[in-house]
Amino acid sequence: MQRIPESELIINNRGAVYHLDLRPEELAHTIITVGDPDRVPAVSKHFDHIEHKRSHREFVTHTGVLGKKRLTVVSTGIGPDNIDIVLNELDALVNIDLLTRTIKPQLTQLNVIRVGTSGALQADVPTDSFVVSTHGLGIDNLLNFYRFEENEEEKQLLQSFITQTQLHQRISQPYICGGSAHLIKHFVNNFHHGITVTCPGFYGPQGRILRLGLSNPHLIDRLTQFTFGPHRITNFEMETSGIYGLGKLLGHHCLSISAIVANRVTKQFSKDSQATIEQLIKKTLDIINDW
Ligand code: R1P
Ligand code: URA
Repeated sequence: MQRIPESELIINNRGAVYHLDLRPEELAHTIITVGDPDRVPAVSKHFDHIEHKRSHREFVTHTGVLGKKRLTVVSTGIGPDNIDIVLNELDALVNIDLLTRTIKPQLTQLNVIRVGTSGALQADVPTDSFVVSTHGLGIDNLLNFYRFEENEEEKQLLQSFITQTQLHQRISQPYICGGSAHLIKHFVNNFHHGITVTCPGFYGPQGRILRLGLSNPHLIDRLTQFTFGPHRITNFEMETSGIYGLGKLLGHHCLSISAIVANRVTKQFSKDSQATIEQLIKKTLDIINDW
């Protein structure tokens, strides 16, 4: 078995993976990821009890028990670069022996569920509604650094996206990855389903104009108008495609659920985004508790 060197997988003097500052026994195998560190206690306050609390940089983690389920909630901060760190370290905690620094012979699969916020790209996906991402379509570049290949349906979707939007001319090669059908099936009633585009920023990369001109002034329209059979783009945010792509490569079940706080077609913003996020947290925990 090949030993993974100290420079490649950093383990601190607590025996914890460096960025998350977590040891294997401090992680549950069903994990909720949230962007905002303040959203971690908003999730764990629903647990029956909390076993572990860790915090390092933007990565706040609470692990505890809800009903019969052991759950971890971890904040990722904002963006795909953080997702690279979080997914790799979560996986290392279960699939790499941190003492011998070797890959374990038996794969442990995690359930990773993002509970985030997002901007809608369809007029009929209103603010304060919830979206389940059937696919993450990345214009963020993260998966281009890994050996990643779409399946046949994903390849066709991607080709159609490139042809219809022509966005690849000014940005990195887009990629696409489906979410876990195994998890999506639990989130049906009262959820919109659609493709989520993951962007490497909040302003220009999501077509917002403050003081700067955009290289793709028609970004929103192109995304809104895209269709492929029954598929359309419902929303965009900054983590889903990285979670789906890395999760698939590493062998985990991943799902991304978003509370819609902005609608970029109708130009509305939620009047009480905190209440909407709180509702999504409760709904998600109820579903996880029941499955
Ligand atoms: C931008 O405001 C952030 O909000 C969304 C985006 O993906 C990005 O991380 O998700 P979170 O509310 O989960 O952070
Ligand atoms: N998060 C995003 O990334 N974009 C939005 O418009 C709202 C939340």
